[in-house]
Amino acid sequence: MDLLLTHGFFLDEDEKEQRIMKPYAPLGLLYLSSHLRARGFDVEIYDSTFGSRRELYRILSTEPPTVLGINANLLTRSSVLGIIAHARAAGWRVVVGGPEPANYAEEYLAAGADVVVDGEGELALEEVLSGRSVPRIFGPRALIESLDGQPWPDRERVDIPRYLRTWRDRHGKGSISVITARGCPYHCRWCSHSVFGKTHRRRSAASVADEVEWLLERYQPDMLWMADDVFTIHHGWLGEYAAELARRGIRIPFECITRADRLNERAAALLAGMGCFRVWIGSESGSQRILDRMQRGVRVEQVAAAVELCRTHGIQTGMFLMWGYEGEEIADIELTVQHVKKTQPDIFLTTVSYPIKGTPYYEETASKLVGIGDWGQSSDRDLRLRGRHSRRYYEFADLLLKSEVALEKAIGAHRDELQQRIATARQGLSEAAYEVEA
Ligand code: B12
Repeated sequence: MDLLLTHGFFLDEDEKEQRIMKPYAPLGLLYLSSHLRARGFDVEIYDSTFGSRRELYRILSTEPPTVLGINANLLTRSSVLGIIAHARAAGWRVVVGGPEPANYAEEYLAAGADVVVDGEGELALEEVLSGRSVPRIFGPRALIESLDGQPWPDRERVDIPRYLRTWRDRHGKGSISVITARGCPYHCRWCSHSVFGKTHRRRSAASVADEVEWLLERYQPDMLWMADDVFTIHHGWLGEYAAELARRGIRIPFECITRADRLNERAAALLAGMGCFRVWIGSESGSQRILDRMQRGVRVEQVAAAVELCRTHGIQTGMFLMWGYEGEEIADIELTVQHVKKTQPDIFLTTVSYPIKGTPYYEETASKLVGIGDWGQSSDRDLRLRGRHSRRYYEFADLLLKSEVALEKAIGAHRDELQQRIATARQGLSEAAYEVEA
């Protein structure tokens, strides 16, 4: 084995993810594997999702050590540091990559990593494995020019049927993720662009349709998640993709993420036609002032219109909302509550914002950031902003939002029922108008 890839996310250890129970295979690693295998390297993946730390450590201690490549994001930091320590002790050369390590390159090196890869991993790992000497902080190199020239993710290397079973046991349906593009060109100040920068490269519609056709044949999922940052970014492409699916006679339920400004009548009709059952929209706030501070580039009314448009096409909407962005006051929270009450998405999820290293939001708040506890045992999610409201405050914001929206829904349901009764009564009155007592 030339390279063992792993990712430090153990479903077994994560109570929150166990409650959600919607695991997806680690696509980044699967892309690395297929790329390197196509170049003749002997690559294996230890998919920690269904594995255990004990088993991984045993493998690291018993296999002849070569190169271990670990994917890390901000939540898996402490888990990955543990793996690095074990791998180093067992003689492995450790390379780390993914969205987090380049933001803390010195810390990862100090924790025992031999190389920190910044950015897209395919060409970088090829160079690491070639035996040539590489810098310890392997800065971003040229990006892969044509994504169509790349092999599909190496899903055969992990247990996709187990992912599907896990989904089905809990939700009755199993889902597989696919990506059609890399990189997002928008400028939202809180978003981490550490891997692909603000670039945007698309695969051809035919290549994605081929992959989907193969996925359906090979694994029979009940649905797909198109895991792009903004699946609806290019309407011309969406039309081509819909045509490619139609030509193959494929219609499969799927969900995806959009921006409100990348949804119009045509795009919504295309999505519905292809089987899209839910669109997630980053709504973030009902206050235009806050959206503008985020450089979101979207108007609150566009979000409301997008939700309505989806409704008319029979597509559910999920909304992402963020509390506590810089400058947010109670009045902005009230605007968010009004916005969600009025638009009534099918689901909404809230997060208290946290600055991810490397983002403009992080730079803006750097002087106020307070790390909680030891770096290796915490994450960017644990950063506290001096002067910001307490967790309790945002718990009340959540309670207010959920209760107001539920009340509106209850009134709505009641209103529908009462209006139905009123209509029946009116009709009855006119029908019975000629009935007279004998
Ligand atoms: C799908 C996804 C998820 C899925 C993950 C499912 C899965 N197993 O894949 C779910 C929904 C579970 C998820 C959860 C979270 N996610 Co997420 N997610 C994504 C998303 C949209 C796509 C990931 C993907 O497949 N990309 C495509 C592949 C090709 O890219 P890649 O994974 O980055 O891999 C490339 C490089 O990073 C590099 N690389 C990767 N691994 C390695 C390893 C080595 C050794 C090397 C050398 C290189 C290398 O090479 C790869 C190929 O070029 C990204 C955004 C994005 N577009 O990337 C966010 C993203 C990765 N997520 C993010 C976050 C914050 C989270 C959460 C922490 C959110 C939360 N608060 O709960 C959780 C973490 C959960 C956990 N415990 O790990 C951030 C990470 C920021 C950071 N600095 O860490 C991102 C970048 C979104 C963003 N812009 O803010 N996520």
